[in-house]
Amino acid sequence: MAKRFHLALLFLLLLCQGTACAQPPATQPTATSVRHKPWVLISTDIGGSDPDDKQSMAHALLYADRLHFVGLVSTPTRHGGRASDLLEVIAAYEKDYPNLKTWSADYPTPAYLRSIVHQGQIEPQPPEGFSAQSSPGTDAIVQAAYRAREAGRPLWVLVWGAATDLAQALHTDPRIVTVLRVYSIGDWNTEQDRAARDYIHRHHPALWWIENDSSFRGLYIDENGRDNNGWRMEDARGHGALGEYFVAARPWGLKMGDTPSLLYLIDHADDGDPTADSWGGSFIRDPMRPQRWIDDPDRRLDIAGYAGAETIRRFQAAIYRDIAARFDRARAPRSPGTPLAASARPGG
Ligand SMILES: [Ca+2]
Repeated sequence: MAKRFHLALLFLLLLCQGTACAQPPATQPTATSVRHKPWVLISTDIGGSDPDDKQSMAHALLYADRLHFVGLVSTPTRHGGRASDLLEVIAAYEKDYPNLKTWSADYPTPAYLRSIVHQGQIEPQPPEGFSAQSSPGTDAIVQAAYRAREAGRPLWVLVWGAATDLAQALHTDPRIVTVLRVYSIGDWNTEQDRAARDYIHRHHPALWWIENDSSFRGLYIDENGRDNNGWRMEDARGHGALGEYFVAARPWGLKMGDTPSLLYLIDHADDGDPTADSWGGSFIRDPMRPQRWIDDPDRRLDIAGYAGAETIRRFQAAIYRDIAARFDRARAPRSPGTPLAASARPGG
């Protein structure tokens, strides 16, 4: 891979000799910065009646230097969120951007983030799981998959709401299946559009897919399965516009049920092995499908009937510490000599 990159670079240099080689647009991340990062598209039902996606998206943007976001798609289904809800959190990010970029030059510009926001399908799929109509969000998934394939990278699609747009994208162009790495949060999300989820399950058995139906709760529940945890809201309050946005979304506590999909990519565990210990959970392979992973039914990992929840809950304290350090970035610029946050991550 590295050799191929160097050859490509050499070719570009030769191509540029004696010509005014066009610079990439200022709003695009540079090729160097995206070379080793996961390419990520999030399909979210942020807005409407789902305040925890607001917290999840504020969290995602605090880690935007670690990932190459290629799409943020509003897939609201029944409860009212829209692409404007994504623009709202990016507006908060824009206020904090001067501070954030002192911590890492890899934070994307707010203009770039706005350029990758797309409206997905508003209505759930009909019983067959796909429809005749596409949407800008669906098209964004297909196009991002093609760009990823050209770059020789997988495209991570994180499903934080219904699978409506993912199903439609796979129906529109089934060839993208080979480049996708899907991590979906199920349960309530699945119920918002079961036809879409079932279509994917039935018609795309080769899809690389972590389907997390209950492990995700380990991010915010206590040992008795209650929505109760040790997150301290003062670690977000007063920490920039993103901190205030995070608190306002759900002032009584942290609940980011969809975030394990992102944690899976930002810890140091092997992204290619869903069975490994990870902040995003550990899963077992579906005995019927080699490319699909599901919640671990081991009773020792079960919390109050939520299979696999302990695979994430055991890292809760470390995850929260890391998030608090990220909110510090939004609050103030990095002063010279300040060490970057280092945490004990699985695989790190
Ligand atoms: Ca959601």
